[in-house]
Amino acid sequence: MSHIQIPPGLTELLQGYTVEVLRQQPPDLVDFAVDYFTRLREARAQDHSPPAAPPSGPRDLGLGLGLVADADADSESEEDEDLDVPIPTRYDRRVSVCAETFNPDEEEEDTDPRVIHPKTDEQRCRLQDACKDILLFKNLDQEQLSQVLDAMFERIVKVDEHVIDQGDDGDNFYVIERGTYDILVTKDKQTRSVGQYDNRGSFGELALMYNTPRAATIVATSEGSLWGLDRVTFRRIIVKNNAKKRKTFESFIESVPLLKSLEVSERMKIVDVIGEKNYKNGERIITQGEKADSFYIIESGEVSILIKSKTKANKDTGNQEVEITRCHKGQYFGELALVTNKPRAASAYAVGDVKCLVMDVQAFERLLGPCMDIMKRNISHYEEQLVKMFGSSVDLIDPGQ
Ligand code: 1OR
Ligand code: 1OR
Repeated sequence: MSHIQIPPGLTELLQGYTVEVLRQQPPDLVDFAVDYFTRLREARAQDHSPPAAPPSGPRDLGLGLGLVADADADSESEEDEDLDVPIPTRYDRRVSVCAETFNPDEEEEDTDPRVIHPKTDEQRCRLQDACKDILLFKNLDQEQLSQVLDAMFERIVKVDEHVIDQGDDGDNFYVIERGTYDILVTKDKQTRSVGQYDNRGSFGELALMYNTPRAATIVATSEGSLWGLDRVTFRRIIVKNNAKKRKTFESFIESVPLLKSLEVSERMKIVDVIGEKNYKNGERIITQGEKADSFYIIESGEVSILIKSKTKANKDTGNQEVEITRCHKGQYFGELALVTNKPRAASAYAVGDVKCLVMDVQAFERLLGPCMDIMKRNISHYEEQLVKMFGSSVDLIDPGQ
């Protein structure tokens, strides 16, 4: 009689894959399997040649103009990100936290007791104002949003207070009402500042979304005020909503030329953190000269890019705006100021109704490193166009009003 023997390690191997599938709900099981097992093999190879490099290698985040994620800064958080497709050394921890993972489609989670922090009308007003531009809240329906707002609690912070410490387990997600905060990443016992929050934005979503340790330390650099959302509510509403977002945006995101070079799991992480914004005909999306904190991909409609500058070419019209280009579905804009760390070089207006997918600057730097070469190439085309259109007297990087 033939005797079938199960090879040692097979059960664990398949279990690991299955756990990740259940946790991440990837759109394509075969693509995900290819990704997963390739990373596993790479990680195993690296295991034999310490010190291990990050699986995707060092990334150049562009232009040498202030972007932060060089090989050093990259690797600690990259390592955490790459836990999306876990590597064996950190796999044990992942399996244990996976016990908490739920199927986002299962309604039973909704029977959990609701978290409610009562608020005064004045607090509620401030909270609503702080949350109106939070991208992670953009795709929530009214009921979900009101449950999120009910659950949020105010936290006042002092200068130098650590709101989050890298390596800790995730407890809360935070929305900034006011205050400035430093983002610090420690790697090889060296701590570097990799960015700041300036009176707006949010942080602390990664550990809650992916069940990973905190990827960075967040320190208040002024007195400030935050709104916290507990882990359970965050997972019950935001993570659940992300499963829906993945389904909604999957095919569009796959079709965006800029993102083609990313792996499926990297594209899905983009979907997890983007928000959808709608603009009416003529509405201004970006204002030339302003400080930048978002990046845009056009989901539908058309966007007109206008530039204002005093040059020989437009001296008669003075400081009027002239259209320099139009962007269409699947194209991106608003990258220049983020890449150069300068004010917006032009203004952007909706032509007809427009839907954009919007990403904040931290996600842009964290997730779009691999697309930076394409963006840089395109920026050098801007420079050529600029010279053709206005002569060499205009400085794209320093637009002036
Ligand atoms: P968290 O739950 O991991 C720390 O706790 C938070 O810092 C994290 O969620 C993000 O919300 C926020 N890499 C990782 N986390 C970052 C980063 C970041 N920036 C902000 N956070 N990078 C900096 C990008 C400007 C990449 C560093 C290499
Ligand atoms: P931003 O963050 O500076 C305005 O905000 C955006 O307009 C900019 O990023 C680009 O994404 C987009 N010059 C400058 N910005 C441009 C240009 C451009 N085209 C699109 N944007 N050109 C040269 C100007 C004469 C291109 C002309 C084809």
